[in-house]
Amino acid sequence: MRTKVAIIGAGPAGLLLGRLLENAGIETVVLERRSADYVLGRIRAGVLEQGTVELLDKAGVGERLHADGLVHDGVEFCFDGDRHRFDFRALIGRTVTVYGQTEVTRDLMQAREFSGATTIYEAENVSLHGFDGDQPRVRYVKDGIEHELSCDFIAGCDGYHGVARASLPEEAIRTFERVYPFGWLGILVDRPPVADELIYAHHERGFALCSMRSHTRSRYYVQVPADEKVEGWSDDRFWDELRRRLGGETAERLVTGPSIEKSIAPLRSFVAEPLRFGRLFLAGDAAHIVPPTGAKGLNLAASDVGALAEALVEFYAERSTAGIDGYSARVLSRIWKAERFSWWMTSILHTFPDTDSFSRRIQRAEFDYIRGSRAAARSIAENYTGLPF
Ligand code: RFL
Ligand code: PHB
Repeated sequence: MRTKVAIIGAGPAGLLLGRLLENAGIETVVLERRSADYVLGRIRAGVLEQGTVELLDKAGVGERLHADGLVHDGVEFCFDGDRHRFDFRALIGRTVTVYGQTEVTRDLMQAREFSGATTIYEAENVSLHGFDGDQPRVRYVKDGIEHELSCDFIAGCDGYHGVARASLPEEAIRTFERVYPFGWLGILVDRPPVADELIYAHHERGFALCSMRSHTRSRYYVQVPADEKVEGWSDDRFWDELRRRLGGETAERLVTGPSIEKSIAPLRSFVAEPLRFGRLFLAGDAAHIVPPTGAKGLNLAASDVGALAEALVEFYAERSTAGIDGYSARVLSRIWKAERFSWWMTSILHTFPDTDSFSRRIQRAEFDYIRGSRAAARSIAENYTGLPF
């Protein structure tokens, strides 16, 4: 089999890249290790930056997002019970949209199916060859039979644990990493959200987040130690802990119910450099990880593949390599700014095992500063709603 661009991974990065290229008449094949149902069963991101919404519109998959997505003008920070709302629309005239990653992925999968582009799910033993020359190939096993896909380019959109980054020689890549000593325990529940907008809460018992998927489905998180097991958390224990961390009338307003999903996600910051090796590109979680506190992971995946699609379209239309040569530097500049913001949000909102009384006062001073300074509030608004793509 032959195609122009072989895309490894049918997460949001791979599927969106595929859609942008197919729209420009560039043929792609997507190889995914899991089944479509498995990919759709993963509960992940919930907040889309304005730039991501615009890119999904450009890709032609914005219809359901505009019908069902919730446009939020701001978020609330709650610090030991003191609340402050950042009004993004008033501060900088921008907003975010709450629309689950599951739904983004479903829309992209449907559009791909409709267009007739090839997606091979449950592709096993994917391996990458020849990307340092001009005849890259991808081998994989499907239903016990080995196949080879020849292509012009390979896009590694296969997440943090994928095969693309792992195929590179050690000396070709530099990595930067910070692992946090805690994770997020998240639950999904068919009950109305406690507030109209997201609440990021700092408490001495740990961070908590109130988010949502719709007017009737809520997503809540509490910070837990890195080695915590989900089995130790009954629904009742989760609700008690969340109430304690929210405090006041928010805790009283919380509508609880049986969880329909419960899982723990570790927190990590990670960047690989560079993101292009001959005819192989890395994009999305394969290239970088952010802690979820800034809601940046899916949005970074979108801005990466937006830039990669532009570069590849330019290559095929004009036979110019300027875009693909500049891809890595272009996206890394934005990636590092999102890494900074996600790290900063994580640092001020979480409780660290070594948080002493001095660090606690510094965290409090950060909150008092951003609450009192319009310049600081504008900076948060600009970063949270997303830097330019
Ligand atoms: P994905 O979604 O991990 O998709 C990669 C795909 O590659 C497949 N794969 C392979 N396929 C073939 N061969 C192999 N050897 C393969 N190895 C892996 C995988 O099966 C998978 O289908 O990466 P992608 O596309 O780069 O997308 C990234 C996003 O999923 C991620 O950044 C976000 O979910 C992060 N994130 C959030 N991002 C936001 O922008 N806003 C948020 O509000 C937000 N909240 C979150 C989050 C992530 C979380 N978790 C669980 C990590 C909340 C949580 C709790
Ligand atoms: C979510 O709804 O899953 C979500 C929202 C905001 C975040 C992280 C996760 O910062």
